[in-house]
Amino acid sequence: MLSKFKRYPLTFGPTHIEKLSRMSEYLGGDVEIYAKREDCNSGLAAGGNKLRKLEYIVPDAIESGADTLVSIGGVQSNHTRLVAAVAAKIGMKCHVIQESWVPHEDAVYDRVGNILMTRIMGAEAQLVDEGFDIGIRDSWLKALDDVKSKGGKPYAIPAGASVHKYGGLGYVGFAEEVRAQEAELGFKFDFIIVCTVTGSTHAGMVVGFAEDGRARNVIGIDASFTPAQTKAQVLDIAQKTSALVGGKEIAGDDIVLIEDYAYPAYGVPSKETVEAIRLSARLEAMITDPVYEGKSMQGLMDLVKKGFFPKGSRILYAHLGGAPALNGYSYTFRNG
Ligand code: 5PA
Repeated sequence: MLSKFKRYPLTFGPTHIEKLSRMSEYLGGDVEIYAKREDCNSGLAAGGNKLRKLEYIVPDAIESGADTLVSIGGVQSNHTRLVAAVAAKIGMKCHVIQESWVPHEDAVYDRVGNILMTRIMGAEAQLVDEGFDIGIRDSWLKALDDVKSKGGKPYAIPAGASVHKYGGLGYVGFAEEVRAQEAELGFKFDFIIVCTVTGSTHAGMVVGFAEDGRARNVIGIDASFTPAQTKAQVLDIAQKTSALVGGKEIAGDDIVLIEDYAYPAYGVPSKETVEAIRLSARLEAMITDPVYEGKSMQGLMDLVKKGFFPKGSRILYAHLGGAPALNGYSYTFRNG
């Protein structure tokens, strides 16, 4: 589905699929849980889902003649870390807006983890005191103007690379990669679990899995806590991406987004999220974070316990990265 699009390789290649036997057993043994390790997909600044998306955006950035990548996220954004990484790798400058999307408590929240790496890689990380919103932000538009006024040529990458015209392509590729891996494994996954915030990861998967009738088997776990806006954005990206790749028609019902695990706020873990992070670490040494994967892990575990998945189901948990943000939550885990 993607052969006509240019791709700039930023990842190692197909990501590993790992069976989570101890977790499957712990949760009752009625389903088999696997993880596709998008968190280990690259040597660039600890990797993660954004690199799969950026592979299809970088050729356009280079062709545009830009000299500065401009993007946006929260203070502990994984996305801005990876935009900074890509800028370093392709020899561009980088200006990222880091808004106060999370009401944080850790004293060093704006010094460690993602933002620390972003700064080390030479990006200008500009802290802006605005709350969470996945939409187009004035601060980001202003940053684009600032680069221009200083004589630079900016290239605009929206939050999570999501509403970019090519933002959904990377995760169409994920679905194709899973299909190839399934052929080798000799079975198909019944469900795919994905953490959803700005939407293009989920949207790309929906388009990719719609090819073999599995759009609705992609179960999005909302971590935005603004699920109506997130769901509308997933649908919009999925429809546009499908039109772009010549895929199947995507309807509103094809977007499955479970809203129950994002509480109490974006970026703030509930005690159930913290427990899911501990369990994943103690059963499988698989590290998840309090903003994204901890919430989708909590969702996965709760849905298994509730019997949401029929007995015998094979479930693929997409681990999208994000562990560096844990450094901003050290107080929460001070006793393990
Ligand atoms: C992010 C996003 P989408 O934004 O494509 O829905 O992906 C959700 C997601 N897991 C899931 C991890 C580790 C993520 O980093 N992160 C954003 C960021 O600024 O880092 C875009 C919000």
